[in-house]
Amino acid sequence: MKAALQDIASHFALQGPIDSIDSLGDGFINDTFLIRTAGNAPDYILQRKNKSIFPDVPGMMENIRKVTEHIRRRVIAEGGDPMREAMTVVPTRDGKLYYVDPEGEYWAVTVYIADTVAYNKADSPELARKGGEGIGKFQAQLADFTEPLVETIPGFHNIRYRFVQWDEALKRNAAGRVKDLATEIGWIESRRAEMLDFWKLVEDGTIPTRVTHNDTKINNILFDKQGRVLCAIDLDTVMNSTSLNDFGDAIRSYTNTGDEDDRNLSRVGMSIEMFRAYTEGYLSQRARQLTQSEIDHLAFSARYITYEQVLRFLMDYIDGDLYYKIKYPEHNLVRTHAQYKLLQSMEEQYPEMCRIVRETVAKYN
Ligand code: GN1
Ligand code: MG
Repeated sequence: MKAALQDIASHFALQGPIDSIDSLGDGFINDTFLIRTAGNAPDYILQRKNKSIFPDVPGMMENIRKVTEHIRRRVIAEGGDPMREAMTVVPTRDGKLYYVDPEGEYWAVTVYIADTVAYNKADSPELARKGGEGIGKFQAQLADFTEPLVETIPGFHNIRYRFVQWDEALKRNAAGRVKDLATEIGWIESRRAEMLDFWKLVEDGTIPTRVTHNDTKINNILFDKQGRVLCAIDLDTVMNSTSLNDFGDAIRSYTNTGDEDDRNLSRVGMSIEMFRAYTEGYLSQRARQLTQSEIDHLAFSARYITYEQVLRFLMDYIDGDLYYKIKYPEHNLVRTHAQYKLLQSMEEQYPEMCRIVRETVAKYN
C-alpha cells in the first residue's frame, strides 16, 4: 500500500520530496491521506475519490477548480491570504486535475493548510457563530459565480428523487431487513407530504437556487488556531441548489447535543442556544441578500435536511450498507435512530426556531 501511495503521489506536481504518507480522518465516503514533504514545501492532502458515489470525478474536479479559483480571486481582492483562505487543487505533472491509477481508481491532491483545527462537534455557541459566518462568507464569495457546474451527485438534496430511490429500496429489500423496520419506515412515510411541499417551492422557483456546498457539517470547515473561519473544505458536492440546504445541514451537525451515531438517545437533541448562535453568524453575512422565501424557510430547512439524513441512513441499512462506511453491522440503524431523535427535537422547538430567525433577520436589516 505504502509503495502504491508513493507511486500515486509521484504523479502530482508536488514541491519538495515526500517524507511520509499517512491515513487522515474518518470520512464516510473517500479515503484521505496526508502527504508530508521535507523542508519548506507545503504538505498535501491526497484523496481517493469514491467513484461508485461520484459518477463523474473529472466533472467534479472541474467544479472544484472553478469554485476554488473564484474564491481565491475574491480573497486576494479583499486582501486575505489565498493559501489559507481558499483550497488549492494541485494538478498532476501532465496538468490534469486527477490521476487514474492502474486499478482505475481516481486520486486528487490539494494543499494541506497548516496550523488549522477542524471540529467534529461544536463545543460552544461562539464556535457555532463562527461556523455560521464561515458558510455565510462562502455563499457570499460565490454570489457572483456564473460558470456552469456539473451535478456531481444527481438529486443529492432533492427529496422527490430520494423518494424514488427509497421506494425502489423498499421494493428490492436487498438485505431482507424491511420486515423489522415498520416503525422506522413509518417515520419516513408520515412526513413524506410535508417534505415534498417544501421541495415544490424549489422546483417552481419560489425558492431560488445558488452555488451551494451541500455538505456543511462542522468538520468540513477549517478554523485557525484563534477560532477564525478560514475556508470550507470537502467541495466534492459543490453544485447549484438551494442555499437552505447549507443552512439546514449545518444546523443538523452544529446543534446536536449528542453524536450523529449516538447509541444513548438521551444525549441527542437540538440545542436552541447553538441554533441561535449559528443563525446569528450566518445571517450576519447573508440577511440582506436572502429572498423573503428563503428567510421564511430557513428554520424548516433544518428539519428537511435532518429528515433526509434519517431517510438516507435507513435506506442504506435497507440496501445492506452500500453507501456509508460502517464500523459495526447495526451502525446505519443506530445512525437512523439518533438522527430521528434530533429531528423530533427540532419539530418540538420549531416555533422557537422560527422566532429566532425572524428576530435575527430584523437585527441585521
Ligand atoms: C457524508 O463525506 P462526508 O463524511 O463529509 C455525506 C453527507 C452526509 C454525511 C453524514 C457525498 O459526508 O451528505 O450528510 O456523510 N456526503 C456524501 O454525516 O454523501
Ligand atoms: Mg467531510
